Amino acid sequence: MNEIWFSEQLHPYYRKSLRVKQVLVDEQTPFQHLLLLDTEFFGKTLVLDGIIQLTERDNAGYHEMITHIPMLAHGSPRRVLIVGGGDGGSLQQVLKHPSVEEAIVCELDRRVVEVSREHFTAFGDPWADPRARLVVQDAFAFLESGKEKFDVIISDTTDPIGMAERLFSEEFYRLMLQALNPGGAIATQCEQMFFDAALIREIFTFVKGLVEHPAYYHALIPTYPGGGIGFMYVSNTPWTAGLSRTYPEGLNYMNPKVHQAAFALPEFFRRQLADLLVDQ
Ligand code: SPD
Repeated sequence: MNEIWFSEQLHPYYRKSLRVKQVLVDEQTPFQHLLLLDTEFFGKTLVLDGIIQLTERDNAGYHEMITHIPMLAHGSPRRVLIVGGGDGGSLQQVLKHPSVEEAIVCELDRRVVEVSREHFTAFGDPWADPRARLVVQDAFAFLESGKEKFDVIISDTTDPIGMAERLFSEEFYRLMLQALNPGGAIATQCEQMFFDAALIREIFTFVKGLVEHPAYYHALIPTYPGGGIGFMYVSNTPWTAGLSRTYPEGLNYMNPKVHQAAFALPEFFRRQLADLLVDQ
Protein backbone atom coordinates (compact mmCIF):
# COMPACT_ATOMS: atom_id res chain seq x y z
CA MET A 1 0.00 0.00 0.00
CA ASN A 2 1.34 3.45 -0.91
CA GLU A 3 0.97 5.55 2.19
CA ILE A 4 2.34 9.07 2.58
CA TRP A 5 3.45 10.11 6.07
CA PHE A 6 4.60 13.49 7.31
CA SER A 7 7.21 13.21 10.08
CA GLU A 8 8.34 15.96 12.41
CA GLN A 9 11.74 15.25 13.89
CA LEU A 10 12.55 17.73 16.60
CA HIS A 11 15.28 15.69 18.25
CA PRO A 12 17.64 12.96 16.99
CA TYR A 13 15.85 10.54 19.32
CA TYR A 14 12.19 11.49 18.82
CA ARG A 15 9.85 11.94 15.89
CA LYS A 16 6.13 11.76 15.29
CA SER A 17 4.19 11.19 12.11
CA LEU A 18 0.76 11.87 10.63
CA ARG A 19 -0.67 9.96 7.67
CA VAL A 20 -1.29 12.34 4.79
CA LYS A 21 -4.33 12.19 2.53
CA GLN A 22 -3.31 15.09 0.31
CA VAL A 23 -0.78 17.90 0.09
CA LEU A 24 -2.85 21.04 -0.43
CA VAL A 25 -0.12 23.72 -0.36
CA ASP A 26 3.66 23.30 -0.55
CA GLU A 27 5.52 26.57 -1.01
CA GLN A 28 8.44 28.65 0.11
CA THR A 29 7.19 32.04 1.35
CA PRO A 30 9.65 34.94 1.74
CA PHE A 31 10.10 33.82 5.36
CA GLN A 32 9.62 30.06 5.68
CA HIS A 33 8.55 26.80 4.12
CA LEU A 34 4.78 26.40 4.35
CA LEU A 35 2.95 23.09 4.03
CA LEU A 36 -0.80 22.65 4.30
CA LEU A 37 -1.68 18.97 4.53
CA ASP A 38 -4.96 17.14 4.66
CA THR A 39 -4.26 14.30 7.11
CA GLU A 40 -6.14 11.26 8.35
CA PHE A 41 -7.87 11.80 11.72
CA PHE A 42 -6.31 15.21 12.47
CA GLY A 43 -7.67 16.88 9.30
CA LYS A 44 -6.08 19.95 7.81
CA THR A 45 -2.64 20.60 9.28
CA LEU A 46 -0.37 23.64 8.98
CA VAL A 47 3.37 22.94 9.02
CA LEU A 48 5.98 25.73 9.04
CA ASP A 49 9.63 24.89 8.44
CA GLY A 50 8.86 21.24 9.17
CA ILE A 51 7.08 21.90 12.49
CA ILE A 52 3.37 21.24 13.03
CA GLN A 53 1.63 24.45 14.05
CA LEU A 54 -1.96 23.30 14.26
CA THR A 55 -4.42 20.69 13.13
CA GLU A 56 -8.18 20.96 12.80
CA ARG A 57 -8.61 18.14 15.29
CA ASP A 58 -6.55 19.27 18.28
CA ASN A 59 -5.96 23.03 17.97
CA ALA A 60 -8.64 23.97 20.52
CA GLY A 61 -6.47 22.96 23.47
CA TYR A 62 -3.71 25.28 22.33
CA HIS A 63 -5.78 28.27 21.22
CA GLU A 64 -8.25 28.22 24.09
CA MET A 65 -5.54 27.93 26.72
CA ILE A 66 -3.16 30.53 25.32
CA THR A 67 -5.98 33.08 25.02
CA HIS A 68 -8.63 32.58 27.70
CA ILE A 69 -6.27 32.20 30.66
CA PRO A 70 -4.91 35.79 30.37
CA MET A 71 -8.23 37.16 29.07
CA LEU A 72 -10.11 35.79 32.10
CA ALA A 73 -7.39 36.91 34.51
CA HIS A 74 -7.80 40.48 33.24
CA GLY A 75 -11.59 40.27 33.40
CA SER A 76 -12.65 42.78 30.75
CA PRO A 77 -9.91 43.24 28.14
CA ARG A 78 -10.71 45.81 25.47
CA ARG A 79 -7.50 45.87 23.41
CA VAL A 80 -5.64 42.64 22.63
CA LEU A 81 -2.41 42.01 20.71
CA ILE A 82 -1.64 38.62 19.19
CA VAL A 83 2.02 38.22 18.22
CA GLY A 84 2.25 35.76 15.32
CA GLY A 85 -1.01 33.84 15.21
CA GLY A 86 -1.53 34.43 11.49
CA ASP A 87 -3.53 31.22 11.24
CA GLY A 88 -6.41 32.99 13.02
CA GLY A 89 -6.96 30.36 15.75
CA SER A 90 -6.12 32.67 18.65
CA LEU A 91 -8.01 35.52 17.04
CA GLN A 92 -11.15 33.38 16.88
CA GLN A 93 -10.91 32.73 20.63
CA VAL A 94 -10.12 36.32 21.61
CA LEU A 95 -13.16 37.60 19.73
CA LYS A 96 -15.42 35.37 21.86
CA HIS A 97 -15.00 37.93 24.64
CA PRO A 98 -17.66 40.65 24.27
CA SER A 99 -15.45 43.19 26.06
CA VAL A 100 -12.95 43.18 23.16
CA GLU A 101 -13.06 46.32 21.04
CA GLU A 102 -9.92 45.69 18.98
CA ALA A 103 -7.73 42.64 18.41
CA ILE A 104 -4.52 43.20 16.47
CA VAL A 105 -2.67 40.27 14.93
CA CYS A 106 0.97 41.18 14.27
CA GLU A 107 2.12 38.50 11.82
CA LEU A 108 5.29 38.64 9.76
CA ASP A 109 4.21 36.26 7.00
CA ARG A 110 1.11 37.30 5.04
CA ARG A 111 0.96 33.87 3.36
CA VAL A 112 0.20 32.19 6.70
CA VAL A 113 -2.91 34.38 6.95
CA GLU A 114 -3.96 33.86 3.33
CA VAL A 115 -3.51 30.08 3.29
CA SER A 116 -5.12 29.60 6.73
CA ARG A 117 -8.07 31.81 5.87
CA GLU A 118 -8.73 29.73 2.79
CA HIS A 119 -8.36 26.32 4.45
CA PHE A 120 -9.22 26.60 8.17
CA THR A 121 -12.84 27.47 7.52
CA ALA A 122 -13.84 25.93 10.87
CA PHE A 123 -12.42 29.07 12.49
CA GLY A 124 -15.46 30.88 11.04
CA ASP A 125 -13.43 33.68 9.38
CA PRO A 126 -12.54 35.80 12.43
CA TRP A 127 -10.84 38.23 10.02
CA ALA A 128 -14.27 39.39 8.87
CA ASP A 129 -15.03 40.64 12.39
CA PRO A 130 -14.77 44.46 12.38
CA ARG A 131 -12.78 44.28 15.66
CA ALA A 132 -9.94 42.34 13.97
CA ARG A 133 -6.92 44.15 12.51
CA LEU A 134 -3.98 42.53 10.74
CA VAL A 135 -0.56 44.19 10.92
CA VAL A 136 1.97 42.50 8.65
CA GLN A 137 5.17 43.41 10.46
CA ASP A 138 7.94 42.05 12.62
CA ALA A 139 6.59 42.04 16.20
CA PHE A 140 9.84 43.46 17.59
CA ALA A 141 9.58 46.49 15.32
CA PHE A 142 5.86 46.86 16.07
CA LEU A 143 6.42 46.88 19.83
CA GLU A 144 9.55 49.03 19.62
CA SER A 145 7.52 51.74 17.92
CA GLY A 146 5.75 51.86 21.29
CA LYS A 147 2.64 53.51 19.97
CA GLU A 148 -0.05 51.17 21.23
CA LYS A 149 -1.09 49.76 24.60
CA PHE A 150 -2.96 46.54 25.29
CA ASP A 151 -4.86 44.83 28.09
CA VAL A 152 -3.80 41.36 26.98
CA ILE A 153 -0.88 40.21 24.81
CA ILE A 154 -0.71 36.68 23.43
CA SER A 155 2.56 35.51 21.95
CA ASP A 156 1.38 32.75 19.61
CA THR A 157 4.67 31.93 17.93
CA THR A 158 6.49 29.07 16.29
CA ASP A 159 9.31 27.37 18.16
CA PRO A 160 12.45 29.36 19.16
CA ILE A 161 14.37 28.50 16.02
CA GLY A 162 15.75 31.00 13.50
CA MET A 163 13.79 34.25 13.34
CA ALA A 164 11.46 33.29 16.18
CA GLU A 165 14.30 32.81 18.68
CA ARG A 166 14.26 36.51 19.59
CA LEU A 167 10.62 36.21 20.65
CA PHE A 168 11.73 34.05 23.59
CA SER A 169 14.27 36.60 24.87
CA GLU A 170 14.10 38.82 27.96
CA GLU A 171 14.29 41.82 25.66
CA PHE A 172 11.09 40.78 23.93
CA TYR A 173 9.27 40.09 27.21
CA ARG A 174 10.29 43.57 28.37
CA LEU A 175 8.90 45.07 25.17
CA MET A 176 5.60 43.25 25.68
CA LEU A 177 5.39 44.49 29.26
CA GLN A 178 6.05 48.09 28.16
CA ALA A 179 3.01 47.78 25.90
CA LEU A 180 0.79 46.35 28.63
CA ASN A 181 -1.80 48.46 30.44
CA PRO A 182 -1.95 48.26 34.27
CA GLY A 183 -3.94 45.17 35.24
CA GLY A 184 -2.92 43.48 32.00
CA ALA A 185 -1.84 39.91 31.38
CA ILE A 186 0.39 38.12 28.87
CA ALA A 187 0.51 34.47 27.80
CA THR A 188 3.25 33.08 25.61
CA GLN A 189 3.87 29.81 23.79
CA CYS A 190 6.53 28.39 26.10
CA GLU A 191 7.44 24.93 24.90
CA GLN A 192 7.38 21.51 26.46
CA MET A 193 8.37 20.35 29.92
CA PHE A 194 10.02 17.06 28.83
CA PHE A 195 12.20 18.51 26.10
CA ASP A 196 12.65 22.18 26.98
CA ALA A 197 12.92 22.39 30.77
CA ALA A 198 16.15 24.42 30.65
CA LEU A 199 14.61 27.04 28.36
CA ILE A 200 11.43 27.22 30.45
CA ARG A 201 13.50 27.71 33.60
CA GLU A 202 15.54 30.46 31.94
CA ILE A 203 12.37 32.29 30.86
CA PHE A 204 10.67 31.81 34.24
CA THR A 205 13.78 33.22 35.95
CA PHE A 206 13.81 36.50 34.04
CA VAL A 207 10.00 36.80 34.06
CA LYS A 208 10.06 36.52 37.85
CA GLY A 209 12.23 39.61 37.90
CA LEU A 210 9.68 41.48 35.79
CA VAL A 211 6.26 40.68 37.29
CA GLU A 212 4.81 39.58 40.62
CA HIS A 213 2.72 36.62 39.49
CA PRO A 214 4.42 34.53 36.80
CA ALA A 215 3.19 30.97 36.33
CA TYR A 216 3.67 28.09 33.93
CA TYR A 217 0.75 26.01 32.70
CA HIS A 218 0.22 23.36 30.09
CA ALA A 219 -2.26 21.70 27.74
CA LEU A 220 -2.73 18.41 25.94
CA ILE A 221 -2.05 18.67 22.19
CA PRO A 222 -1.41 15.22 20.67
CA THR A 223 0.30 16.52 17.53
CA TYR A 224 2.94 18.56 19.39
CA PRO A 225 6.15 16.93 20.67
CA GLY A 226 5.49 15.06 23.89
CA GLY A 227 1.75 15.33 23.27
CA GLY A 228 1.47 18.77 24.78
CA ILE A 229 2.81 22.25 25.19
CA GLY A 230 3.14 24.85 27.93
CA PHE A 231 2.57 28.55 28.30
CA MET A 232 4.11 31.28 30.42
CA TYR A 233 1.58 33.45 32.25
CA VAL A 234 3.09 36.89 32.88
CA SER A 235 1.21 39.42 34.99
CA ASN A 236 0.98 41.33 38.24
CA THR A 237 -2.46 39.78 38.63
CA PRO A 238 -2.47 36.16 39.82
CA TRP A 239 -3.85 33.64 37.28
CA THR A 240 -6.37 32.54 39.91
CA ALA A 241 -8.28 35.81 39.37
CA GLY A 242 -9.66 34.21 36.21
CA LEU A 243 -11.28 31.28 38.00
CA SER A 244 -14.27 33.28 39.18
CA ARG A 245 -15.09 34.93 35.84
CA THR A 246 -17.69 34.01 33.22
CA TYR A 247 -16.25 31.75 30.53
CA PRO A 248 -16.97 32.33 26.85
CA GLU A 249 -19.60 30.08 25.24
CA GLY A 250 -18.80 27.10 23.07
CA LEU A 251 -15.40 26.00 24.35
CA ASN A 252 -14.07 22.56 23.35
CA TYR A 253 -11.13 22.11 25.73
CA MET A 254 -11.23 24.53 28.60
CA ASN A 255 -13.57 24.48 31.59
CA PRO A 256 -13.05 25.59 35.21
CA LYS A 257 -11.48 22.28 36.27
CA VAL A 258 -9.10 22.21 33.29
CA HIS A 259 -8.25 25.85 34.00
CA GLN A 260 -7.17 25.00 37.54
CA ALA A 261 -5.50 21.69 36.68
CA ALA A 262 -3.38 23.25 33.92
CA PHE A 263 -1.26 24.96 36.59
CA ALA A 264 -0.56 21.70 38.45
CA LEU A 265 2.93 20.59 37.45
CA PRO A 266 4.14 16.97 37.42
CA GLU A 267 6.61 16.38 40.22
CA PHE A 268 9.73 15.86 38.05
CA PHE A 269 9.12 19.26 36.49
CA ARG A 270 7.86 21.07 39.60
CA ARG A 271 11.18 20.18 41.27
CA GLN A 272 13.08 21.91 38.46
CA LEU A 273 11.15 25.17 39.01
CA ALA A 274 10.54 24.83 42.77
CA ASP A 275 12.60 27.87 43.84
CA LEU A 276 10.82 30.09 41.29
CA LEU A 277 7.16 29.16 41.71
CA VAL A 278 4.84 31.77 43.25
CA ASP A 279 1.22 30.73 42.83
CA GLN A 280 1.39 27.02 42.11
N1 SPD B 1 6.14 22.72 18.64
C1 SPD B 1 5.05 23.38 17.99
C2 SPD B 1 4.70 24.67 18.57
C3 SPD B 1 3.76 25.41 17.70
C4 SPD B 1 3.30 26.66 18.32
N2 SPD B 1 2.65 27.53 17.41
C5 SPD B 1 1.32 27.24 17.14
C6 SPD B 1 0.65 28.27 16.33
C7 SPD B 1 -0.82 28.07 16.33
N3 SPD B 1 -1.54 29.27 16.20
